[in-house]
Amino acid sequence: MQTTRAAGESQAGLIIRESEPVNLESPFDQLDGYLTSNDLFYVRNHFEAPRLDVDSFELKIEGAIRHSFAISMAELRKLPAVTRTATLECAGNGRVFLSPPAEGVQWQLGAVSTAEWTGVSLTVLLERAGLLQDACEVVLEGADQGTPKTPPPKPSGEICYSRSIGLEKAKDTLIAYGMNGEDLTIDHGFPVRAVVLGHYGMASVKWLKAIRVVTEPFQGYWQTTDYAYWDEVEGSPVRRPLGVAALKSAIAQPRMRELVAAGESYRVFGAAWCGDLVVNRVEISTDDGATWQATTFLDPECPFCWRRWEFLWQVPQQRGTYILKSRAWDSEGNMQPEEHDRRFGSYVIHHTVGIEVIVQ
Ligand SMILES: Nc1nc2c(c(=O)[nH]1)N[C@H]1C(S)=C(S)[C@@H](COP(=O)(O)O)O[C@H]1N2
Ligand SMILES: [Mo]
Repeated sequence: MQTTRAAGESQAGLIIRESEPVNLESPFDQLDGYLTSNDLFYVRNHFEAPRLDVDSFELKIEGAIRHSFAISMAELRKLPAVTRTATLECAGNGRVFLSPPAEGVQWQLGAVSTAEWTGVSLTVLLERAGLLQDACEVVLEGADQGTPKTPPPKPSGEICYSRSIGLEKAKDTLIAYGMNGEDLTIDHGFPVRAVVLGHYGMASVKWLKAIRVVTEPFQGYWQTTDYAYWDEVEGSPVRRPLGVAALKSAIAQPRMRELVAAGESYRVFGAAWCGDLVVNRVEISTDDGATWQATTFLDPECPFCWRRWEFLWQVPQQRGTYILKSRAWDSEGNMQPEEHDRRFGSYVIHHTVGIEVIVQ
């Protein structure tokens, strides 16, 4: 399959948002192919990436199951493999567009990428383990650890990165060792990671060392303190983990404050995605949201994947500043919102963002 750029020929690399630990943004303005090449796929690490020895590595499957076992990478690769294309987006993508400014990695548009993931369905491993009657969630535990950078409260000492998913999500979860036909790179979770289709990136635990079936909802740091939000039940606030990725579209070209020639036709180009439904319409406005026109999709509908779209803009003769916006619609008729939902704090940033261009 065509990727944005073949490894080795990349001109512009990833954008450094943080160097310790490395947090790298994909150059979204260079979006081109459907798949993001491995060298341009965004990287979101909370701690230094662990270097694991693939020959001695074992993934443990334990907890509320009939048979606990540990599986080597060689054994994992012998199980039936599946390949699924999926878009991953960091829940903090677009944080730089929040007003007032929010703490955290200042992602612009590019903490989102798409790859073809190869691995074993989590269902296969859980069937082999045999779930006990009272099993309720699956905790995915990473081999990286450290002290979270976020403000207190936080547990004392080092913690590892872990998240849980509901049992029903197992069928949409890959225990993946391959990315675009290659082994995972260290930054993307070598030798094995989870890929939870349709959820924000934080669910897709990298350097996966244990899969633990638990009998009550997991209350780990990364889904209560961080990557969580306040919902409301009958007037009372309740803390809930972030999960399904929200409906979003973004403009890759033109870039913010790009100079565009008056009177020419310009190809506006971008992508749209959403967690558990499909995007079936993207519209564009070239007058700051006053009027909207349909764009054309370049990719078919595919659950859990973005769709690139384009629009040929007849650039006005009138020189000046123009604000371009895109908005997506999903298969249930929901529209991408115009404002950020403050309940989600510095996460779930999927409102329409105006791209200012200068026509001259
Ligand atoms: N073990 C571990 N898994 C992790 C993380 C991490 O820091 N440690 N970061 C998560 C977050 S917040 C995101 S957005 C994705 C990013 O995956 P990528 O770096 O392959 O793009 O990994 C997730 N899995
Ligand atoms: Mo993330």
